[in-house]
Amino acid sequence: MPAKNQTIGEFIIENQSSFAYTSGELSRLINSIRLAAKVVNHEVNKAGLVDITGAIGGVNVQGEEQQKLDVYANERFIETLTNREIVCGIASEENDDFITIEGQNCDHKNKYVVLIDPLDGSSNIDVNVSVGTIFSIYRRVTPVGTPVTKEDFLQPGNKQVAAGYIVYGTSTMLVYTTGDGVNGFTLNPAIGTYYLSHPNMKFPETGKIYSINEGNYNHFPQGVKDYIKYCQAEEGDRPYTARYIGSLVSDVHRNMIKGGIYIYPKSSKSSNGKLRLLYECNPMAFIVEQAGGKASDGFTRILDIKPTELHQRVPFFCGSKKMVEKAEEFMENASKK
Ligand code: P6P
Repeated sequence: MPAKNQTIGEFIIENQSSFAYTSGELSRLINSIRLAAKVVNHEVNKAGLVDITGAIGGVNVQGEEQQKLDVYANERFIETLTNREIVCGIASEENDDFITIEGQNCDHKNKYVVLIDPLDGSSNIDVNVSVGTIFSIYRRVTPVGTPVTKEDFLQPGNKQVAAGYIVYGTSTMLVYTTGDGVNGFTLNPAIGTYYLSHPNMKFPETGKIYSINEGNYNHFPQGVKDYIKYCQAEEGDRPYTARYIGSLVSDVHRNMIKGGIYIYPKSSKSSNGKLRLLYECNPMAFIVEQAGGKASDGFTRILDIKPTELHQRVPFFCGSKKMVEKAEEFMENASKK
């Protein structure tokens, strides 16, 4: 068990050998992400004081109004990853297409690609509610030395080598996995250092919190409606408690600590739901599974879905294993009617 209050640097060095890739590149990649997160954290925390909140009048590929901090965060992560020549390609929620990183020698010699949601939940910024960054890392599948292709990004989530999130909340935390469990680091902003505050995080097998936007109830599939009524029934350990922040990273992070389920289902308004597979659902699913939880689209394991598009959306059921299994049971029963 790692020593509590290790810095993230000490943790990475100590666990270097347990990384699947001991070349040190993955460690440097994680290090560059945590550096960019410190810069973004600084801006997020003073958003109310300087003119960096609000919309910029543009929309992203999702058709969502871009917030100034969305664009700022996107630029910081892309710049940090590009300058260190650690990755050969980047895909971001804020960019229509993926970005090829050639390197100073235009040699495409790096072997990792990163997919990122630079600032998830950004509509919460102006109301001072926590937001997050989500990242996913793969080894490229096309030959090193050639430009990356879309194939390098459209890999199933079970091929991820690392995934993590930063939650900019009452404290700023970096939580990530390299496939060997999940560890959480809290930033001490006074000295700009992350300390191991949540070693070996485990998702409670069950819980009493359900997180879903019930305003869309009338548009949900019958199985979701049935599960919500199950959560609300006066029976056994129920009714459960409804908690919905409207920020995926914050809702899943809370549920990973307290136990719970987060659901963003498809609906008659959005046929595949709202969340994106590549840079939201896959990384969160990898982390949740590594902590002992479960993540599916209501029927199929998220990490086994073969992506077809960079920005494709999937329904998302994620959290305590027994709670996700119960929700899947309602989805299965409703699908037979
Ligand atoms: P709704 C933020 O825009 C986000 O992608 C997730 O972080 C969040 O859980 C969800 O959308 C909120 O969506 O439709 O409930 O406002």
